[in-house]
Amino acid sequence: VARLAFPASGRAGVVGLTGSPGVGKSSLAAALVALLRRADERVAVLAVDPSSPLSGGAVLGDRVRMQAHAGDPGVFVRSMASRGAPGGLAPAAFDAVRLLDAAGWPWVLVETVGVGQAEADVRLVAETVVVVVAPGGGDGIQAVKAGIYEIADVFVVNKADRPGADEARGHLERMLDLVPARGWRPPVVATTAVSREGVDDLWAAVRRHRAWLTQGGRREARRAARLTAEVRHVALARAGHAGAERCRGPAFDEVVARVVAGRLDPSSAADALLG
Ligand SMILES: Nc1nc2c(ncn2[C@@H]2O[C@H](COP(=O)(O)OP(=O)(O)OP(=O)(O)O)[C@@H](O)[C@H]2O)c(=O)[nH]1
Ligand SMILES: [Mg+2]
Repeated sequence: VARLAFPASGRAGVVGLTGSPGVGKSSLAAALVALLRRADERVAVLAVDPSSPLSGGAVLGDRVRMQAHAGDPGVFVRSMASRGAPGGLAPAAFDAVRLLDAAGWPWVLVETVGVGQAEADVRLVAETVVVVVAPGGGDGIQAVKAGIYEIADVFVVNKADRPGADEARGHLERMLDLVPARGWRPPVVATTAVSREGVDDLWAAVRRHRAWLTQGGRREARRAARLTAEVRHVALARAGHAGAERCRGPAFDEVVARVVAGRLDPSSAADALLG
């Protein structure tokens, strides 16, 4: 199915929403859906939970928040558990986005919890990546990790109704002053998702980034970079899977027994298994 979908894909505006657990990604997605529906635009939301296939909590939460749009044929909402190697998005997540794109959804919002590699991986599926943070923590911001400035196209300080939001914005702007210029400086937008304040500004920032992308072949360059990374990502995931397959069963036990007995070194054992 993913093979058939590929030629028909590439038209959707895919917007990623990532950030630490609980910062308000799903609430923002719901607010964006409401905004887009008011403009009579159709939108699909894919919530990818890389943490655990067993934690249904986030999935249920998203369903509840999206209930306002139940029965609206202009809105499609799905959650999927997706754990790739190591801790990133599974290839199924790429296929799901591509299918929604090929099926003609003009907008696809992809929510990923900013845990481990999944946070960087969202850049492989989304043209515009929105990194959501919330006020709180020592320096006025909740866990802004190293590397986040390379991932973000737009920053959101959500929960702007809470103390510390201005400090968080200031902190991000000061950090952005230090990041080497890439031709696009990620705007920092303040939102209160629960009351929908600032959500218009967020969408305007997303549109500005998309407009910037369409100039000077940037969109094509980014698409090529994304596809390069996707091929590498999927190949590595499959190679990892194939390797894991060889690290179990009687043949594996036998090789390990030789290592334990001191007759074979671990590196040669790995070579023998991968042979
Ligand atoms: N005060 C305040 N609370 C908010 C705001 N946005 C979201 N929340 C609350 O924060 C909690 C987490 O919101 P979610 O939208 O589920 O956050 P999330 O980032 O999707 O969470 P995970 O998917 O579990 O990582 C909920 O109780 C929301 O009601 C906001 O702007 N202000
Ligand atoms: Mg969520």
